[in-house]
This record gives sequence, structure tokens and C-alpha cells, in this order.
Amino acid sequence: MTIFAQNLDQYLKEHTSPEIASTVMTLADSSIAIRDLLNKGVLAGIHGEAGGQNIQGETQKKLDVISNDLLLNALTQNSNCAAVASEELDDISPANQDGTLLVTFDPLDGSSNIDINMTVGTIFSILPYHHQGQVATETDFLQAGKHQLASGYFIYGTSTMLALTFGAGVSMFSLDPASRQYVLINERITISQQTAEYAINASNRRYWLAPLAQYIEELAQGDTGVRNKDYNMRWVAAMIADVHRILVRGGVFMYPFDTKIAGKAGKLRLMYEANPMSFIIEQAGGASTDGVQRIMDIEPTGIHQRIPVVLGAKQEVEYIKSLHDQAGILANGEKI
Ligand code: AFP
Repeated sequence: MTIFAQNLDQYLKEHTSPEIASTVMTLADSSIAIRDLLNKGVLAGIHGEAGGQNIQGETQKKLDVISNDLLLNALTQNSNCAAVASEELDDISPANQDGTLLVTFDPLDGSSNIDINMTVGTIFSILPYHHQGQVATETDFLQAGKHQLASGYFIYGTSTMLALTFGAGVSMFSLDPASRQYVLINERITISQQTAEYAINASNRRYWLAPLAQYIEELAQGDTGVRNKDYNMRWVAAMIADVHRILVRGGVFMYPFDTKIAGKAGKLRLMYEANPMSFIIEQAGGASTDGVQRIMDIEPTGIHQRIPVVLGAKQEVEYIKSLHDQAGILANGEKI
């Protein structure tokens, strides 16, 4: 792999506006602080439930709470951010009225992985803010994903990486622990249209809709079934890790509609997970739907809205849509 040896700050100067560059640098600085805490692990007192007390009698916070606070404080101090919305907070946090950007983030995706020393990450999305001089409200955030100006994620795995898009391809950076700088390692990430690998929590099988159940059954039949080839399955239980794997070696990821919890249209959040990851996946040449409809076309109705997600290799995503179309049902099971 070619190492371009260009640092993130230099890359940002060349590829985006000063406002977005400054906001991404704020996110990147916070990610390095989060990664430092993750590396210290149990020794940093970050494992376990929030709400306990340390030896000084101070409240101990779980790392997802600490990460949330870190990002929130840093972003609200950035003059370009009009407001911030976090998966961890009920309400949005207005910041600087003259800012031109809105930022949403999931501070630690896959946080149930922290205590088992597995991969987690931070996902973010940057949207335009149109009401300078006024205090931003939740309504300002309710923009379809196609309006995102930038999105990306920091993945804290065996190494720390950043995937980033401004709508002109996806670039990947790796954190150099010595210089504490993100270094560009790949300027054009692309996803293969086909795959032989899929990711789904198969324990939910009995709650899936018929088209999705049929699809997974076809894959499981491998070279004895209609797909005529064997498939491999992986599930990290952190979307960030499953999506990163797809960017690196291809695949299809599904957290589909299921009937497990009445009234929930899926597990993943549109504004914090589905939209930013869809932007990355599409920009890498993949596709992203709720099973039927392009996710980035969906008009959000609430900041914490949940949505089914099917993303990755274009041919597989389109095939899943065709199964829903043939069955005459929408991704949420309603009849067309
Ligand atoms: P946590 O952040 O609570 O660990 O949830 C992670 C997540 O939202 C997403 O990153 C995973 O793909 C998905 O949940 C895993 O869900 P299951 O627990 O159903 O496998």
C-alpha cells in the first residue's frame, strides 16, 4: 500500500473549507484523547457501569459518557459549530449562533465492546446550518443524509484509523502514535460490487421479514443453493467495525427491520449511524438502503429516529431490494 505521508491537517487544507477543516480537526483531537483512555483501559477506571464512585468519592463515568463529554465540550467551543447532537443526549446542544455547521455524533459506537477489549469507534456527520444569528433547534438537524457536507468515523482497533468523506470519494488515515497525527494511507477507498461475506445478528432470525429471511437462507445454502457459491459470515456487534471491514475487504452489512421490539423500526439510528455510514459507503462505490429505499433520501422525523440498514456491495444491496419488491412489501413490512 502506498503511504502518502500527508498529515490530516494538510489534507484538510487542500480538500475542504476552513470551517469544515477546523471541525474535523476538533473531532480528530478528541478522538486521540478517547483513544488514550481506551489504551489505558481498566487502569483509567473507564470500565463498568456509569454511576459508580472512585476512591476519592468522585463519580466514575463509563467511557461512552466520558467520550460524549469530551466531544461535546470540544465541538461547542469551536466557533464553526452552530449546534451539536449526540446519540447519548436527549436534546441537541446549541453552540455558536454564527456557526455554519451542525455536527451529530455517536461518541462510542459498539460501547458494549469496551469491557471485553474489542473494537469501538466514534461516528460523525456534518450538516449545513441555515439560520445564522438564531439559536439552533432540533428541526435544523432534520435534513436528509444527502445534504451531509462531510461524514466519517474514527475506529479504535488494533490501530486507530479515520475514514472521511466530503462527497468526493473516501480517504483513510492511520494515527501515528509517535507524532499523534493522522496520516493519509489511502486516497480512494473502493468497495467491490460483489461479495462472499455478510454480517448480520442471526439470532434475530425469527423476527425478520420474509424477504430478508429468504436472502440469508440463500447465503447459508452456499454452493448447494441458488447463489451457487459459499458465503462467510462475520459479526463484531459494533457497526463501526463491520463497516470498516466492508471498506477494507468488501461485504454486506444488515441490521434489518425486525419485529423483536414493537414500535422500533430497526436498531440503528438514522442521524448518528445510518446517514454518516451511508455517505461513506456510497462514496466508496457501495450502496445503502433500509432494505428498499436509499437511506440518504429519507427525510428524518426525529433526531433519535431508528432505521433498518442494509449496506455494502452494490449487487447484494440491490438484490435484497428486489426480493422485497417481488414480495410487494416495504422494508418495514407494510404492503406496497
Ligand atoms: P452498543 O453501542 O450498545 O454496543 O450498540 C452497537 C450497535 O448499535 C451497532 O454498532 C451494532 O451493529 C449493533 O448495535 C449490534 O447489535 P446486537 O447487539 O443486536 O448484535
